[in-house]
Amino acid sequence: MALLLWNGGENGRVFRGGSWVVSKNFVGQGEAAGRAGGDPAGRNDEIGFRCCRTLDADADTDHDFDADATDCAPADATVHHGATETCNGNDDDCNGTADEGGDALCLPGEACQGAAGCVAVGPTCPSGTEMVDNGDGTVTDPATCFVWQKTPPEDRAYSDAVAYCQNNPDGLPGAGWHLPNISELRSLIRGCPATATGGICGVVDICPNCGVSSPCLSPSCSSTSCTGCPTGYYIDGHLDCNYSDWFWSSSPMGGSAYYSWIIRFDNGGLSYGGLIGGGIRCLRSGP
Ligand SMILES: [Ca+2]
Ligand SMILES: [Ca+2]
Ligand SMILES: [Ca+2]
Repeated sequence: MALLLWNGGENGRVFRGGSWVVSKNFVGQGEAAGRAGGDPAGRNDEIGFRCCRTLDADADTDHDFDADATDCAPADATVHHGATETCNGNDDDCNGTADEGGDALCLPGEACQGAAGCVAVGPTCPSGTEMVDNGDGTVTDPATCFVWQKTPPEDRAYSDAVAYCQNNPDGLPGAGWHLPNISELRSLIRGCPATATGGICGVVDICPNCGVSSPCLSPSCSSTSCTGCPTGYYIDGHLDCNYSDWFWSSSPMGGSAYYSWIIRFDNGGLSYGGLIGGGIRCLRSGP
């Protein structure tokens, strides 16, 4: 609390503490008192004055009732002991920690991100190496952040497979469902290095006629590396995986209007075909 401390009008005294300033003139003090040195003519030729300084007994510069000696921000009245901690990157309550409480300082669906404040956040891609079952009919692959349909529907012809994924008749959550291209479908392969993503097999969505031979068509996989699937299935077991079937991709083989690339997950191999009925596993980008 700031108060003004006045001197007693004794001009010339030295006052200690704080910054004394001339604050108030008053005229003719010496004249009125008839003191020695007064002008016999009675003219008001002496000007008296008083000095004052700020009296701040608790040295509280920002007047937030937290003395400068303990206030962690002596010049910021919003920061003091007992203040409400908010998400702003500052230690508002002077307890030595900024933004303690973290995301709880924000609304649901927001994260506390320091000086940036509360920021709306959405789902994030999982970490780790195994896929994550989202419990809603979908599985997310941490390697790609693709969200896959967990359980394939019944087999369909190619054009029906494309429409099935786009129309999402089973109500899978999220938008952008589609039939995978061959690169997306290859990203599902586990334990078959030749045809898994990055393998020597050259067939990818931007080059669907690359490597139309071994090792794409005749991978020598040893059926021991998949996670959670029965031996002999080259796909993560968080997906319903034991299907002995060809699965559609949307990538035409060599630009053909009649053949699309397909994959079997029970041998890890690629082929191409114009099947009447093929397996379907839709995906979308996630999360
Ligand atoms: Ca303060
Ligand atoms: Ca704090
Ligand atoms: Ca804070």
